[in-house]
Amino acid sequence: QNEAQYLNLAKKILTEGHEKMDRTKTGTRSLFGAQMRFDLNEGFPLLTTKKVFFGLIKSELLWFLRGDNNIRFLLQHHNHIWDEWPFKKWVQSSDYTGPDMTDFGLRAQNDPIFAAQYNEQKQIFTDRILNDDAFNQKFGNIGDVYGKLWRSWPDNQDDGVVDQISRLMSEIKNNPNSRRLILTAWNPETTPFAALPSCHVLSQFYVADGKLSLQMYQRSGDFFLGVPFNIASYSLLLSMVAAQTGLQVGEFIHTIGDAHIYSNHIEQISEQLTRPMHELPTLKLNPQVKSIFDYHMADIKIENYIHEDPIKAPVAV
Ligand code: DHF
Ligand code: TMP
Repeated sequence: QNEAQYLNLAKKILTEGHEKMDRTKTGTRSLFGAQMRFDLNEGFPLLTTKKVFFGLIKSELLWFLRGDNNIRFLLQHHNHIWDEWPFKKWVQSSDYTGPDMTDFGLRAQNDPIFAAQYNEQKQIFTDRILNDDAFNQKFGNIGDVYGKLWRSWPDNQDDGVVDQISRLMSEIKNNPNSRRLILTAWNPETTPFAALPSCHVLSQFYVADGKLSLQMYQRSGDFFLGVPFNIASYSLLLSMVAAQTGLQVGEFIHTIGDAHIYSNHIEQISEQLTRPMHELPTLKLNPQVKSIFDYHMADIKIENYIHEDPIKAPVAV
């Protein structure tokens, strides 16, 4: 079954992973080069061994498809999964004059007094992103990653931009046997300056027997927090592109470079591994929608999602 692939790989990372320090100073167990295959005809791969918040996945994908890289749209949808990274840019800037926020992610985990200060500053930050246009323009974006690169890759040749998604939609329709159905989110020129350089770097679409498949290469995968989102997000993208090109869904193939479990997620994922799996849910897309760019939250529904309880874990910043 689909979900077993995730659980088996988690076990493998726990038992065979290298103990490896990382940028966030959290520490990980890590394996290099891993692959999972999800046949979308077996159900939609939203994990059932913990509750995964599908609303957050929808609003994030709609945000990418808008070509948006400013978190205001996410905040308007009560989605806070990206807050920490623009916040980090803000507190490191010379415009910030509040209490010292060095290593806020790590410190908030062990110091409750600091955690209260941090939550207060983050609340002030997100309020300003929502309400102060000038501030938002300066500090609300996550850089040239995902959405920006999907929809407006800088094109120096004719001083314009490349809309990779529009190009892909017409190529899949007109030239389905193409071996060049590529979506890239790694721009070596600008990526180093992003709040967080793109994690899902390269995707390739593939059409055979009337079915659309997608393989995505993720350079770095936070196996407990990020990866369940990434699996659902790309499976949703695949389903939407299939619906808009008149194809059936095939497989989502997830290839990960550095697949890691953070040291402060080991307890949580071990708990998850003891839980029973349930039948996977079903994705329902509104058939009235006629363009990949016209989906709204209400057009995307997940049905029969039976799941175990959510499991909380700190995100490494
Ligand atoms: N950094 C790290 N270290 N790991 C990530 O997975 C990650 N993901 C990013 C940005 N930076 C990252 C974007 N995606 C959560 C899920 C996905 C995501 C960021 C965060 C997360 O915290 N999920 C929680 C629920 C959060 C909520 O309810 O607001 C979860 O339990 O799934
Ligand atoms: P890195 O840039 O040092 O690799 O850190 C990025 C961390 O975020 C790493 O733990 C992987 C994780 N991540 C995901 O797993 N999925 C995502 O979609 C994003 C944006 C990040």
